[in-house]
This record gives sequence, C-alpha cells and structure tokens, in this order.
Amino acid sequence: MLLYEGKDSFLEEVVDFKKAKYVILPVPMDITTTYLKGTKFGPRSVIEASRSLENYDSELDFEVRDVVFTSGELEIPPEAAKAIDVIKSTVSDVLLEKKFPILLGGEHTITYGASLAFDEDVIFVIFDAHADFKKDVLGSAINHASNSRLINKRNKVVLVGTRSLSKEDKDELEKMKITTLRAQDYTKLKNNLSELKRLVKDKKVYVSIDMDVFDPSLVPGVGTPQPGGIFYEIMLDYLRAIVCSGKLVGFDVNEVRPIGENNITEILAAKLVIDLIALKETN
Ligand SMILES: [Mn+2]
Repeated sequence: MLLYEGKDSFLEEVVDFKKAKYVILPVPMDITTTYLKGTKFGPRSVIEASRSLENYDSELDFEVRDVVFTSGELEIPPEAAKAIDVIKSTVSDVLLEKKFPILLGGEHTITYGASLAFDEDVIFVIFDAHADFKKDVLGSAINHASNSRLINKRNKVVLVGTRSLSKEDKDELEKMKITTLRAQDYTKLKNNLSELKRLVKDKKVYVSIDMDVFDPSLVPGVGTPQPGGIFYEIMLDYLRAIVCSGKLVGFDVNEVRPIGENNITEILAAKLVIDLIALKETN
C-alpha cells in the first residue's frame, strides 16, 4: 500500500485508515494538458478549500463525519504511461482494502488510470465540456483530450454536458454509439435525467467530473473553459439520478487549475465531493 496520511485532510477530518470508508487520493498529474497549465496544484487547493466548508450538507441533510481518510499526494512520474500505472495500482490497493476511492485531479487523464483498476462492467459517466475522443494528440495516445476514448476501450462511457468537439469527434461519437447528453439544453433536462437513470439502472457506476462541464461563470479556474455549461443545481439532479438508480463505486473531480485568490472553482469541487459522499450514504 502506497498510502500515507496527507499533511492536510479533507474537511479537517482526521480518520484512521482502517476505520475510513472513503479514501481521498490527491493526484497532481499535469503532463499532457495542452492549453493552460497548473492542474497539478488542483488537489491541494481543493483540500484546502474544503477546510472552509461545513461537514453538514444542507442540500442533502447529511453530515460527513468520521468516514473520510485523506491520503498524501500520489507521486506522479513525468511520463504519462508510468503515471497511469501509479494511479491504477493505487486505486487497486484502495479497492482491495474494500474502501471507496475518490480521486482529486489533476488533468482528466487520471480517470483513465483509475478505470483500469475497475472491472469491465463498470459504467463511466463522464461530465465534461469536451468529448475527449481525440486520437493521438501530439503523437501520444495518452492525453487528457483522449481520456474518454481510452476509457471506452474497456468500459462503457456516457458523456454529459459535452459541447466542445470537432465535426470528426461528433461523427465518431455517433459511429461508436456513445450516449452524449447535452446537459445545458434545459428543455431536455427531464428526458436526459430519465435516460441516464435507465442507462445506469442497477449497474456499477463511476462518476468523473471535469470541472469545465460547469458554466465558466462558476469555474474560472480550469485549463480549458468553454461557454454554455451547466449550473450547480442541475449537476445535483444528475448526480442524484445516478446514485439513486445505479451503484456508485468511485468518483473523481478533476481539471481544477487554481488561479490565486479566487478559489470558487475549488470550493465547488470540494462541495461536489461532499455531495457525492452524502448521496452515497443516504441512498
Ligand atoms: Mn474538459
């Protein structure tokens, strides 16, 4: 087991590893990002932001108390393929201990690493402004812009909130029959929610949230912002639909890129972690 206790803990919760149900893994991977760099500072910053939040989740009427162990940052080698191996083996260790892994990124590629630790029947619901279905970006198969494509080789992928893609990506998604729910299309929200519930019904589900899925007015601190995203309450509707209908087995919140004093992106990321734990505990 590579884990040791982090210097700072999520929500200032100090919980013995043996007693914890959830393990937070800070994954400061920032190797293949293409536009604005800095996601390696994301995990630390989200943990710091969580310390200003309440343990009590008023939206879900649940107090997150004595269940979360915060690991120290994973040591990420500079080569993408090796970084993926480290993430995969760490998540595997957490699963072997019968704990629930929560990854904080870091670039979105961390989800690909995590996916390799799960069985092939786990569905990956990926919230992302970008389709991330690119082939060989800059001559490398492992890239944050090809994350969904890589995961889809082994596990079923469902995309939510996607709005930035090339025409080729669009054709590819159609050809491969990837369900893509345009979350920002509020007139279709009800349909999208029932479609998502149907897809994950009684299945094991992993949720990956790229923070750029939100409207950029909520998340200034991301590497590749994109206009027209979803809002917090809508995200809660989606997460509720997933956790009520399927069996949540892990999740990550990624692509946070701290921009100094304005930490609302980190606050939102930390709140999503609390919300997902609360949802999991109350369903
Ligand atoms: Mn993205």
